[in-house]
Amino acid sequence: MKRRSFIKAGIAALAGLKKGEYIYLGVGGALGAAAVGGALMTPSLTRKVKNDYSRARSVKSVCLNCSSVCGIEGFVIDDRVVKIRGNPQDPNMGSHMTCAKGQSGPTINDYPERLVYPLKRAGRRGEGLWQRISWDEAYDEIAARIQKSIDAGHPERVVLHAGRSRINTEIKRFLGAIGSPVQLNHRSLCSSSKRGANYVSLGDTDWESIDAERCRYFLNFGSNFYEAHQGGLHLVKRVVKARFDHGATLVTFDVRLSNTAGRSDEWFAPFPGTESAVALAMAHVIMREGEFDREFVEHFVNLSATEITDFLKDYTPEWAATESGLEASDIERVALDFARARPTAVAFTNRGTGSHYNGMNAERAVVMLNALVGSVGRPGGYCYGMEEKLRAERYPQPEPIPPKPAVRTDLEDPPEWPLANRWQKMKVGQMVYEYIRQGRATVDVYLSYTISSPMNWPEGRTTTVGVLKDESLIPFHVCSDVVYSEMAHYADMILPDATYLERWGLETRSSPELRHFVTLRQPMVPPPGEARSYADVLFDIGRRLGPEQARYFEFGDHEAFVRHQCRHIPAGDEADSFEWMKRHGSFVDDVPKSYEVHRRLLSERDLLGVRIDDDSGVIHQRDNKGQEQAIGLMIDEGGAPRAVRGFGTPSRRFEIYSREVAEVAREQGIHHDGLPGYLPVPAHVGLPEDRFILTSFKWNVHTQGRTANQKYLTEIVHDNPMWINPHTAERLGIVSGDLVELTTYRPLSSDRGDRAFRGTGEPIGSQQVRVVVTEGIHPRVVAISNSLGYVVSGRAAMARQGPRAQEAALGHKAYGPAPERDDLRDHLWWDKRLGGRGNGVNVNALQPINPEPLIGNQAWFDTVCSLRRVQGQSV
Ligand SMILES: Nc1nc2c(c(=O)[nH]1)N[C@H]1C(S)=C(S)[C@@H](COP(=O)(O)OP(=O)(O)OC[C@H]3O[C@@H](n4cnc5c(=O)[nH]c(N)nc54)[C@H](O)[C@@H]3O)O[C@H]1N2
Ligand SMILES: Nc1nc2c(c(=O)[nH]1)N[C@H]1C(S)=C(S)[C@@H](COP(=O)(O)OP(=O)(O)OC[C@H]3O[C@@H](n4cnc5c(=O)[nH]c(N)nc54)[C@H](O)[C@@H]3O)O[C@H]1N2
Ligand code: SF4
Ligand SMILES: [Mo]
Repeated sequence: MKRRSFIKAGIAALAGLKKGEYIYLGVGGALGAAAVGGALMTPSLTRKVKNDYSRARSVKSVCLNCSSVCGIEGFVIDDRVVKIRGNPQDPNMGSHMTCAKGQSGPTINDYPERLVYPLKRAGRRGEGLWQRISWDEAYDEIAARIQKSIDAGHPERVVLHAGRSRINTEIKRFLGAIGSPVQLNHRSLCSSSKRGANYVSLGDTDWESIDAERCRYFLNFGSNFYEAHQGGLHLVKRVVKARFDHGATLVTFDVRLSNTAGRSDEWFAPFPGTESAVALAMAHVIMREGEFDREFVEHFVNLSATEITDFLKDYTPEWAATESGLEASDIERVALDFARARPTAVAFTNRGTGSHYNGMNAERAVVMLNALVGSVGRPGGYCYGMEEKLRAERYPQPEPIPPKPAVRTDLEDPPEWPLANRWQKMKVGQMVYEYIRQGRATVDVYLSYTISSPMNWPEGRTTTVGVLKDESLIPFHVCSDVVYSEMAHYADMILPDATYLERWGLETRSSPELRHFVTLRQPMVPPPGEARSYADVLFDIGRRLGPEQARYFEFGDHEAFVRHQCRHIPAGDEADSFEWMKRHGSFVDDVPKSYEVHRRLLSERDLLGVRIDDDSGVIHQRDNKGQEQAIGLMIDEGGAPRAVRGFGTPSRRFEIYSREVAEVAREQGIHHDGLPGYLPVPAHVGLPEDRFILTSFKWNVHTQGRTANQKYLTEIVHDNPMWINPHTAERLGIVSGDLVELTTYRPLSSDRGDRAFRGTGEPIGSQQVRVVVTEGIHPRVVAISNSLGYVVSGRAAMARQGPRAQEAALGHKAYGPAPERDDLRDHLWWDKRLGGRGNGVNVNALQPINPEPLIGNQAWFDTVCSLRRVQGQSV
């Protein structure tokens, strides 16, 4: 082919690409570097030179190698970030510590295969042929396409799909200016069950803030917070302190011996998806033995002690033992130990409990345990009330602010999952591609940012890629990324982003210190080449739209935007809050810790013109639209009536029974009485002997689709064999290192009307995987970690070592003298061609789209599978 002569090949050549030049970035082998030559088999060791920190500039900022967004301090020498440590002024971290991922972050800044120029697709979509273009060309085309949708009266056909963006306000402004409500996310793949359960029960928050340092008993249902968890590092630090300081007990339920389970006082491996049975039985024991907090239940729970006992009547430990496979005596003992540690006892969850067909119910059952033992809001208990959002009153945006778009579409407001957007916009991200495929939404422009759905979505390599490749379904896809990813591979245009260490932003998250705080993200170094922060890109595009849109972006660049947001932050003696934030990195509210928010007294002003319901004691007030709203609760403490705030629920009490859930379920024809009862996973009922449950999990050194290109992390974990129990291995006649064929199946809908998406139970696909045999997994479960198994990426993620193409050395200063700095050339010892293990498998190729009913959380950990020995194959 003639054009080959001027087409460059391999990601490594990206940096040296000249304007107008083409590059080929194909799938699999074509992407990796050239063949491994003899010289590369004996890697030369590069000499390590110590950094001279006396020359280093310190910059406070925020990590984003995972969702914990820890405050950090970077050290910069000659425009390179040479070291990261924790910022002790960040209340969550409170020390110089970070995790391994935090340490590795800067490697992505001067990664030899960074995206540094805008690229435009030159071949077929997904073929991997790209042409370097200018930002002007990119902006012109994007703005023209968006303007066309606006002019056609269909701004909602401009869709922005972001993962962990951390620039929500900026994105909202951009879409608001256009008039599109379609801001999609990944919440249903992550945590919508948990968030929904907290909103239903407490009404005040989507995320608890455990007062871990003071807690004496931790009952952990399916969180791997020693390795993962949102804010895991902040939690583990305090749990470890509580265990050392006052011998706090940690009990973990996980189907797998995670690093958290392994470091717990006790580990129980229930059958997958049976946590609610265990939690309900514990509640049964607590009520039966009278080991509950009478005062809290009487004043603050929306069912009486008798009603609770009655609803729990049949959920005995013996019954739960049959469902979960645990011992009834263990359930009983743990329940009583937990309750007797009250109120410094906390039951909490994460994805092990939430990512099931019955996830939201199971989460509610666990959260309820805190209400029974009265630990809600107490020192050492299950605290809450720390808003994670950057409220506009405190962090104002530059005026004018675009109005909220008035249209709705199925994409961002999926009618089959009516709870998905009830409390916050969680949407149902895994249905997006399916809806587009079904023609339920028309898309003109698809903007993707910080997501990699081919890697991280169920049916990633089938439904997702099928839709991403189809130009009749998605006519124009613009992907922003920092490295060439599987998402970028299916775009029409790739925009090189600044990394989280090269851009601005304002951050907040819930805090175990129970005080609101904000942290400033600021660039430690400028981005390389022509890379540009996505917020600036959105603002630039906004200014190229018509005057109606452009007027929302007159304030300037992202730095100016963030400066504006900082204006109300108190800066002590200093005149400028922004400058203060730049120096300190973090601001913490100087207020008492937010314990027992529900007991706060209402003021006389609050009580003007209210109506108090005689039966319930609920205090109502009319809002400015004339609608009655519940604002508080009358409680009678020792004969003295007091008007308190209560919880943010409709009944102003902790809701064990939820009328809202019952009503919504009824409208959907779903069997649900509004209580957090036990719903067996339909596909698991009567599971045949030769079927297993496939689970997936996160490693301490990887974050989904973010870290495989960070060589120091991938060096530690680059391979993900499937964990199987010795019983299973014996039955199949296999040992560690053998290959098996793994086949997965779709979920099932049940006879009694429990609906599963495409609930047919039919096979999805098969893949050969290597096994590792371990006692550390439930006999009916097999587990493969996610984050690995790339088919399109750079050398570290692909486990393909080799030279960086010569052209790259012509590139940008960030690359330095190529041979010394390019660690990917000859140190990827896990390259299969060198006898290594390679780069693992992508478990999501075999996962079905499986949103739980009502809220739509992906039931990741329910997937039924079968295993077949592959004869004579062992690695
Ligand atoms: N290192 C690291 N940290 C991260 C991330 C990361 O990718 N890597 N990602 C961040 C994000 S986005 C999230 S959402 C959080 C997630 O944080 P976690 O929820 O703590 O971690 P996961 O690995 O998603 O799932 C937790 C555990 O659930 C277990 N499990 C599976 N099925 C069951 C079951 O039926 N019952 C029980 N009891 N347990 C089960 C798995 O074995 C696993 O150990 O971590 C955040 N922090
Ligand atoms: N099997 C299985 N799959 C899972 C899970 C599981 O437990 N099991 N967990 C799920 C969970 S909890 C979540 S939250 C989702 C997350 O899935 P995603 O939303 O896809 O999130 P990430 O992996 O964080 O982001 C992926 C993309 O962001 C890009 N990126 C990283 N930094 C930047 C940046 O600074 N700028 C830009 N523009 N791009 C950047 C990366 O290169 C990558 O292409 O995955 C889910 N997938
Ligand atoms: S836990 Fe580690 S990777 Fe995640 S934000 Fe904190 S330091 Fe960064
Ligand atoms: Mo997540």
